Amino acid sequence: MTPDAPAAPADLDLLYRDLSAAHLYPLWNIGRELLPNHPRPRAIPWLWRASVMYGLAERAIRAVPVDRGGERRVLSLGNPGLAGAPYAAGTLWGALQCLGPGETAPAHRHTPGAIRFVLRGTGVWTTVNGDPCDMEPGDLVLTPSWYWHDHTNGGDGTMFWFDGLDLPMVEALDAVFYEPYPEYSQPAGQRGQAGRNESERLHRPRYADGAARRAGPDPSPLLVYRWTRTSAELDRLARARRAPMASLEFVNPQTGASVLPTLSCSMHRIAPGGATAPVRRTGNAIFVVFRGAGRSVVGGQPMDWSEGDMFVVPSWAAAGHSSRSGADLFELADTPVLRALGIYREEVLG
Ligand code: 1HN
Repeated sequence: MTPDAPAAPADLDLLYRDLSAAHLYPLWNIGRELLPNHPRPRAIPWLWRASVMYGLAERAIRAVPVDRGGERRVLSLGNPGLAGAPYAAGTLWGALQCLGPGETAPAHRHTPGAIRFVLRGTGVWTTVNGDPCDMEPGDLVLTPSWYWHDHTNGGDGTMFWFDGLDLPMVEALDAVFYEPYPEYSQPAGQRGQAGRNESERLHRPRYADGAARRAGPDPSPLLVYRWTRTSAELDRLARARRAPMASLEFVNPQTGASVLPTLSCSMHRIAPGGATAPVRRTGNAIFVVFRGAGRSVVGGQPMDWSEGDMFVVPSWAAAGHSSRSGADLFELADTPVLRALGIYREEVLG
């Protein structure tokens, strides 16, 4: 069949008007935008400074109690590229949470899965499905999808930790459910008593050298990964390979897959004077500076960081890291989802 002669401009205008009125969109005008040659995330490379965040968190402690309703004293990282959404990147929630002495953040559960990486202070435990997990700086605590969780500060100082969630992803899938626990908090004995940290009695921590190759549908049965073990493993990896940076991923001890079906957690130790080649990957990542200072170049943008700072590496932005003094970086990413769907890519540049 031969096409008819091109429509007159007036006919085209009419066609577009009628399509619009019928809630139909012509792909031939929007296809380039829908299918760019590579990912174009709206989130931009961005850094939040500890010096700013902690001051504001201290003010929030004085001004805002932790209660039912508000549930948590959490300052969420809002990426300036995301038009006011409280998300660090299109798929990831990242935040600084703080809890003062004697405070308990009430028990609830939700379908978004979460991880906590402890930054400052001592004395808090998170009770996860009935298992009180003590939290110390450098520890990773998991609260998988639909597990009950509450936080209690039984110590005499403020405690701060990083919260990472897959909330924007679960929201995009229209699968957010939430439920408050029938009581304010789950039963838990005091720190140091028996019947706590039960998941650690049953499972040993496991780490992948570099990154887990697999994603799995089941969350890790081990709910806490202790900093002493993580740090010893980083030391071992750094000795075995004289690279500018040693990396490990926290993995499910039973399967070797990422700790949650949606989220991967990794730790990087940059050697003093180390500088990594820039790498770009599909999927978003949030980095939290645990120890030391250094510089990352993300999507061509240099970002100087020090202890407690947090920054975002959006999907497909090349990122290289360096440190004169040496540094430890925690990383949260959505890699398991991309791997599970067969759309993960990575490329070493330079
Ligand atoms: C949540 O439940 C926690 O349990 C922290 O500590 C941050 C952000 C969004 C939705 C739920 C927590 C959260 C959250």
